[in-house]
Formats: sequence, structure tokens, C-alpha cells
Amino acid sequence: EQVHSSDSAPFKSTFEKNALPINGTKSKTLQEMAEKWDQGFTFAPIRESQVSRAMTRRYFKDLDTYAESDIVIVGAGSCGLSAAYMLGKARPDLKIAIVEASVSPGGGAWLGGQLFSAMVMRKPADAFLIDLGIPYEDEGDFVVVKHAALFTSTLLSKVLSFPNIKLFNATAVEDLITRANADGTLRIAGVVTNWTLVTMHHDDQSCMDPNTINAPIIISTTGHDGPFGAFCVKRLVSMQQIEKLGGMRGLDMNTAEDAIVKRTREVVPGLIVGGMELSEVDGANRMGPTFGAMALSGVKAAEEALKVFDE
Ligand code: AHZ
Repeated sequence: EQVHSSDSAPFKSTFEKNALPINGTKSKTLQEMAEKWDQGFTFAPIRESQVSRAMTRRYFKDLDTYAESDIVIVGAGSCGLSAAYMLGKARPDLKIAIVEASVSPGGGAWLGGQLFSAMVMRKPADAFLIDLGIPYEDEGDFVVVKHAALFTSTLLSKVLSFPNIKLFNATAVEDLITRANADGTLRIAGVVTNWTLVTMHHDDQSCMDPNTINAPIIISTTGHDGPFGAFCVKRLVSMQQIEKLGGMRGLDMNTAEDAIVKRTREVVPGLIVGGMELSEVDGANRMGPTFGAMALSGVKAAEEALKVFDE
């Protein structure tokens, strides 16, 4: 009863500040609703096909729009999302597709490490938290966000709010599109995609051909080698574009974080690699549960990508 009472200020203030329908008319406030639960409360009517069409029409329009993208980010972990945030802020004119194999974007950044909540970032990555408006505790050389999920959900919500960014989750990149230059060298020109569930069944179902996205720049941030990780770098090896996997080295926080940020770069023309996937290019150490390098590698990957469009 207390929650529904007419002086439930939290209902009132948040709704009125945030109610911004993209089109249509302003809805009832929660406050107005709270006063009328017992007086014929009902949802607006709907037909089931309207729900189907509301989803499928938009999804197919997005598939059409983003079939030619400016930038594709592979993997929506902490590094990929950080890159997407910087790109969305800097260039509202570019079409940016994020392809994430998992149903849930965020990669390994929902927990700080093991199953603990707090997320550690070494300075100067606190600058990224300030930019996002995420509160933290200052411990001197490093800062602590009270829950990794606060970092990831804030970053994700900002990324998804950009009108020029589309996240295709439950979708895996299963190959790269390549073009031969006149001198015989190769450039990466897009990604080959499939529903993740389809990708997982190529061994027990007959041919299920994929889909594609063309783009002049791909940013790959699929994490270190594992069941799913280091996808694009592994493919570069099998395509003979790099000689072999670097082989991620043991854990050394100081060495690992500097190296990952410094080495974030275009590894072959058209393909920028960031985050822990880089450890499989250069054989960098892992850093374990400290996330500053993931954020700043994303910032640097975005800068590298923008060089192509700013020229
Ligand atoms: O699902 C993967 C995850 O969300 C996704 N991914 C992997 N292969 C893919 C594919 N197509 C589409 N073929 C794919 N998506 O990529 C995301 C990678 O996120 P992550 O959190 O694993 O990587 P990151 O580099 O952003 O962050 C690494 C975090 C780590 S690992 C680590 C250590 O092991 O020491 N320390 C830190 C901070």
C-alpha cells in the first residue's frame, strides 16, 4: 500500500524525467496508474500478429540496412562495447554493426573475477568511467566499481541507445570476407555470419549456408583462445595471413595491461584486433580480473578505425 500511495515520489520523478516516446502520445504516468489499480485497469488491446510484425519488420529492416556497414565489431565483451561506445559518440553518421555470438552481450564483464562482484580498473582507465558517469571508489592507483554488472549494463545501455548502432546477438561470425589487392596481398572486407545455434550444428546437420555483412573495417574483440575465443585471429592463421597463434602467456597484470593497449592495431588490412584476442596475435600475458586495458583497448581500437573515415 505504501508503494501505491499518492506520495510515492520515486514513481513520479523518474517517469516524468525519462518519458520520451520516440513517436506517439505520452502515456499514463505510473503515478496515475497507481491510483487506479482497482478501477478497471487493463492493458491496451493487441493482436498476436502485431507483436510478430513489430519484431520481424524491424529485424529484417536492420539486416537490410546493416548488410553494408561502415564498421563491424565482432564480440560484445568489455572491449568491443567500449569501442562501440566511442564510435557511436564520435561518428553518428557511420553504420556500426555489433555481432555477438552469445544471447547475452557483455562477455566476461558481468563479474569482477571468480564469482566476485566488484570490478577493478587501474588508472588511467578511470577516465573511461568518468566519461560514462559510472561511480567508483578511488583506491589510489586503481578504482573499484561496486559491481561489474553496473559497468556493463551502463555501457551496454549507452551503446544500444545510439541510433546508428545495431547489436545482432545470438549471431556468430563464422568466417571473414576477403579481397585480393592488386599486389596479391589480402584485405578483410566483411564478415560471414550465422545464427549461433546454426553455427553449433554444422557437424550434425547438412549444409546451412551463412549470411554476410560487408564493411571496410572490422574490429575483432572475441577474447582469448577458448571454446569460442580468438576467432578472427585463428582464422588469420588458417588463411596464412599470420604465421601462428601467439599463445597467451601466464598472468602478469602489469605487463599484460600495458601490452594489450599498446598493441591494439590493424593486424591485417581491414582487421583491427583489440582486447584479449590480441594475446593470441602477440603472445601477450593475461591480466586476470582487472579491466582497464579492455576499456582503453576499445578506445584505441575505435581511434584506429576512425583514421580510415577521418582521412
Ligand atoms: O561471446 C563472446 C564474448 O561475448 C564473443 N565472441 C566470441 N567468438 C565470437 C564469434 N562471433 C561473435 N565468432 C563472438 N562473437 O566475444 C566476446 C568476447 O568477450 P570477452 O569478455 O571474452 O573478451 P574481452 O577481450 O572484451 O575481455 C576479456 C576480459 C578478460 S579475460 C582476462 C584473463 O583471462 O586474464 N582478463 C580479462 C579482463
